[in-house]
Amino acid sequence: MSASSSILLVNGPNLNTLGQREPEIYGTTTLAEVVALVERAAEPHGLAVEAVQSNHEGELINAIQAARERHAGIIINPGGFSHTSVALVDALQFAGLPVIEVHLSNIHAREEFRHRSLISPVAHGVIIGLGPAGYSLAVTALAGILTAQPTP
Ligand code: CA2
Repeated sequence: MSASSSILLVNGPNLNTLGQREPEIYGTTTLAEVVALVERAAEPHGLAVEAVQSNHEGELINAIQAARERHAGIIINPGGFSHTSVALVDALQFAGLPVIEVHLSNIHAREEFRHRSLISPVAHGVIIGLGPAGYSLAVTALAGILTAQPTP
């Protein structure tokens, strides 16, 4: 992992409203605070962070495709697209980078339609149900993966 490595942080639909609704499920931390948390966790590993949030599947796909040339790994909370989007799966496979999937809530303790993530099979690892701390743990995991697999 070089000192100039960077990671892409992707947050999917509705996560822009984090901290504003359903605090009993998603907590009170805002998306801006999550991004700051990830930046703080990444800094000691020499990792810069590009953060993207969109409610539009195509914008997320564009960012993930571009990551192939720009970033060393991806942390993604695909939001509701986790359960529906073959197109996000295809984009992540195209990017060919290590992926850590994060969910704030324990999707297995919720409605049945949330139990399956289409993204999980193409993720290196999945962190579920630990709230914003999950993003920080994802940085640690990704940094470990990148250290173990240095780019030539
Ligand atoms: O637990 C997670 O992180 C989810 O990815 C969040 C998605 C949900 O569709 C997934 O099943 C699990 C929803 C994000 C909705 O964001 C909100 C934020 C604040 C208040 C209400 C919803």
